[in-house]
Amino acid sequence: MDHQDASKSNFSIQPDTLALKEKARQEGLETIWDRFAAQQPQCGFCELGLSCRICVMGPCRIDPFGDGPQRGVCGADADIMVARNLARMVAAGAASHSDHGRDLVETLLAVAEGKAPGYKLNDLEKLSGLAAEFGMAPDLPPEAQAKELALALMEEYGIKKGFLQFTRRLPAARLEKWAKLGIAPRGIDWEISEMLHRTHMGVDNDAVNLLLQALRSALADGWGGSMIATEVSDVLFGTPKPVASQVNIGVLKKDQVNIILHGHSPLVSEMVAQAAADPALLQRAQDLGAQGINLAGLCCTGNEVLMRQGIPMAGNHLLQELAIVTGAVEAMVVDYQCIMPSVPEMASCYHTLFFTTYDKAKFPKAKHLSFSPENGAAMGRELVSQAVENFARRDSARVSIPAAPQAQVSGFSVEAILAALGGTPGPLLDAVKAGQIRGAVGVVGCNNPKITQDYGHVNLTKALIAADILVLDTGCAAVAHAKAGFKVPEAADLAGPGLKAVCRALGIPPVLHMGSCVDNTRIINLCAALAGALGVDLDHLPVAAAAPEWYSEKAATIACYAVASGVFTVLGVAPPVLGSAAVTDLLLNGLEAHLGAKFAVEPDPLKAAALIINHVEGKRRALGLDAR
Ligand code: SF4
Ligand code: MSK
Repeated sequence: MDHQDASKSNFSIQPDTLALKEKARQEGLETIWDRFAAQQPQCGFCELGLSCRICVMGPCRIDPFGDGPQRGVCGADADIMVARNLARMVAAGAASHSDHGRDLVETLLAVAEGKAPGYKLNDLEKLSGLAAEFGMAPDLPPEAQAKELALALMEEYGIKKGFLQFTRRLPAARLEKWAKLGIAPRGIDWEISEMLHRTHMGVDNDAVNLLLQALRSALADGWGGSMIATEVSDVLFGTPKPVASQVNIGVLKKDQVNIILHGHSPLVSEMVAQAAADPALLQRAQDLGAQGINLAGLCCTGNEVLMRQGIPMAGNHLLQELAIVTGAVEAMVVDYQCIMPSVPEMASCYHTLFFTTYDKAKFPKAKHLSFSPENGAAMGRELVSQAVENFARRDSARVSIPAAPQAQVSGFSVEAILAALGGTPGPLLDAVKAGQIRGAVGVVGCNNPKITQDYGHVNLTKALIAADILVLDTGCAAVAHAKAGFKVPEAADLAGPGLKAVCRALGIPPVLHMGSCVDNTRIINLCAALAGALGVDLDHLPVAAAAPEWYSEKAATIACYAVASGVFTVLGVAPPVLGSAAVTDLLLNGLEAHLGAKFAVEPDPLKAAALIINHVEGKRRALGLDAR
C-alpha cells in the first residue's frame, strides 16, 4: 500500500476511522482497505494510461518498456491512448457535476411554476443578481424572474450561440487566452458530447488537440455546470453564512435517531432536514425511546447542508462504510456520486436502512424512493418517518461511537467572506499587498485508499497556514481540516504571524470552508473578483490549488478547469498519464506558456507545500510585492 505517512503503519490519521475499522475487522466485515489490498498489484498498464478498451477490436495495451506492442489494434500509439483516456475521464467528471447542476435548474423551474411544495426562492438578492447577469428585466416578480432564469440556464446546456454567461465574470485577458487556444466553452452538453465523439476510435488522433478539448469540457463544467449548481442551490436554499457546527463520527448521538445524508445534492437532504424538525415525527421518535432526530452529513451532501444549515459532518469519503459500523445509524439517505456500491451491503449487516432517491442512481439492496421536485417534501417526511420507526430495531449492544465531536465553523461563501471584509475584497488585497497574507490556496478533493486518510490534506494545509497562506477548502479535504481542528477561530494560533493577526482581527479561522465539490466554483469566482480588483489576469495572483488525495473523475475535471483558469495545481496522486512523455510534458510544462498555469504532481505534502509556497512567492515578486 502506497501510504504517504512516514510511519507506513496506518490507514488513517483519524482516530475515529481507526477505531471503527478495528470494530469492522472484529465483526468480520470487509471495508475499502480490504478490497484495495485484494486488488494488489493493480494494473501497471492502466496506471500509466497505456490500456484501451474503447472498442471491441481491443482491449489493447502498449508496452511501456518498448519490448512489446507500441500500438493498439487500430494503430493508436501511447500518446493517443493516454490523451483519449484522460479526455474521457475529464468529460465524465464534467458530466457528473453538470448533470447535478441540471437537477437544480429543473427544481428552480418547478418552484417558479408553483409545482414544488416545500421548496422556495430563498435568496432573492442572489436571484435578481443572476437575472441581471442574464440580461433580464429588473422589475419582474421573483417567480417570473426564476422561471426566465431557469429557462436561460437550460440554454447554457445546449447549442449556445455565443458563450457561457458565467465566463463573463473573468478578466478579458483570460477569455483572450481561451479564444487563442480554441477552448472557450460553448454549451455544457455540447463540450462533453463532442469530447466523447472525439475519443471514439478514428476521430481525433492528435494528443494535443484531444487535451485542448478536455480543457474545454472542464471549463464548461467550472464556468458552467458546477457554477450553475452552486448558484441555483444558493437561490433555493440560501447563500451560506458563517455557521458553527461540529465534525467527526462523534456527531452521531447514542440516544437519538441518526440519519446520515450522503452524496452531493442538496435537493433531497434539505427536505429531510425540514422533515426532521416536524413535531409529529419528533414525538414519534420520543415515543419509541429516542431523545430526538439527529442529522449528520457525509461527503458533499454533508458539505451542502453543513454550509447552509449547520448540520454536523460525520466524515469524508473513506468513512462512509465505517459510519454504519457504529451500529447507531437508523438510515443513510443518498443521492449520487462517491457513494460506494458496497455501502448497502454494509448496511445490511446492521439495522441501517439504505435509501436511494434518484432513478439515475440505484443500488442493489437499497430501498428506493423516486425523487422529483414535486414530491421532494413528501419524500423527506417519508424518509424521516421510516428512519424513526427503525430506531426500535437498533441493537444497542453493537453501538460504538468512538469519538467526541470537534467544533468547526463553516459557511464561507464568497458573499460571506466579502461581508466579513466590509463588502469589498479591498481589505483582503491590502493584507496580501502588505504581506500579512502571502496568498491563498484551495486545498480540495477526495480521500483515496492509496494514501493514509487525511494525511495529505492535514499536513499540506498545516504547512501552508504556517507560511501565512490562507487556505480555502471544499469537499472531503474540508472534513479532514475540520477534524484536525483548523476550522475554529483559535486555530489562528497555528498560522504564521501575519495570517494569525488577520484571522484574530476578523474572528475567522485560517482555513475557510467554501462548500462541496461543485462549490470549487466559489473559489474561482473569488479569484476572478480578486483579479478584477487588481486589474490582472488570474495567473498573476499569488494563488494555487491542491488535491492531495483525489480519486474521482470529477477531481480531474476540477484540476483541469483550475489550470485553464490560470491557477497552478498540485496533485497528490499522479493521473494515469505517465505512459506518454508528450502528454505528461504538456501538462507539467507545456500549458504554462499559453494559460499561465500548469500541473505538478507531488505525493509528499510537505514537498507540495514547498512547491506552492515557492509559486506564491514568485507571483508576489512578479506583482512587485515583497517576496520571501
Ligand atoms: Fe484497441 Fe484502438 Fe480499439 Fe482502443 S480504440 S481498444 S487501441 S483498437
Ligand atoms: S465527495 S468527489 S470524494 S471530494 Fe465531493 Fe469527496 Fe471527492 Fe467525492
